[in-house]
Amino acid sequence: MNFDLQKRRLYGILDMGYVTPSETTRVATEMLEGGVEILQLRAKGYEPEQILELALPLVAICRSFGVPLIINDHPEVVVKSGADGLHIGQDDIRVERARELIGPGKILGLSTHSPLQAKVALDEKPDYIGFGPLFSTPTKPEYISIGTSRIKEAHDLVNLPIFCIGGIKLENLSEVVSAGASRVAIVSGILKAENIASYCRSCLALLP
Ligand code: 3NM
Repeated sequence: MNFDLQKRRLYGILDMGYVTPSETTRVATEMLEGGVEILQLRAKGYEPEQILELALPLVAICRSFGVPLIINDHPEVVVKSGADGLHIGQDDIRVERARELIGPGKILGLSTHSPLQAKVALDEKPDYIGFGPLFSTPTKPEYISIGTSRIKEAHDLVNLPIFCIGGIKLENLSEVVSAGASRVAIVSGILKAENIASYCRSCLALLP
C-alpha cells in the first residue's frame, strides 16, 4: 500500500506503557475512529514474539482504515507482521541498514532531538522525522525538552514531514501549531483521554 505522508498530520502512538495487551485492538480502533492518520505500536520491554502477536490484528485494523501501521524498534516484526513501516531512534541501527532489513516500499521514521540532528537526518533519507521532546514527558522521562522556539528552525532546515512530539496535549496543541508545527505525534494525551476518539477529533480540528 502506498501512503502519502504529506497529507498526514496526527500520528497516534499506542505505547504499551499505557495499555494492556488485551486492550490494544479496542484502543487502536478508537484512535482510528477518531481520525489518527498514522498509528505506531511502541512496546518497550516486550519480546519480539509478543510484539508480533500484538501487531498482527493491528495490521488488519489499520488496513481497514487506510492508515499505515508503524512498528517501533523491531524490523523483524515489520517483516513478519506485514506492517507498513518502522520507527527508529538515534541510538538504534541506521536508516540504510533498517531499510535493508524491512525491504522496499516500507515507511522509515527517525527520531531527532535538535535542529542539528534533524538536518543530519536528511542525509540518511528517512521518510519522516520525529522532532522532540518539545515538553517534558513521562513517556520518555530521560530526555531533555527542546521547547517550542526551535520548531520553525527545524522546518526551515528539513524538507521532510516533521512530527513534533513530546508532552503534546490538546491543551498545548495551539501553542505548538502557532510555533510552526503542522504535524504532531501524541502518546499519553490520547491514551489517557476519557474518550479517545473525540480527543483525536479535537486534536485534528486544531491542526492546520
Ligand atoms: N519520542 P507523550 S518524546 C516516544 O522526542 C517519544 O523522540 C519522543 O509521549 C522524542 O505524548 C516521546 O506522552 C514520548 O508525551 C511522547
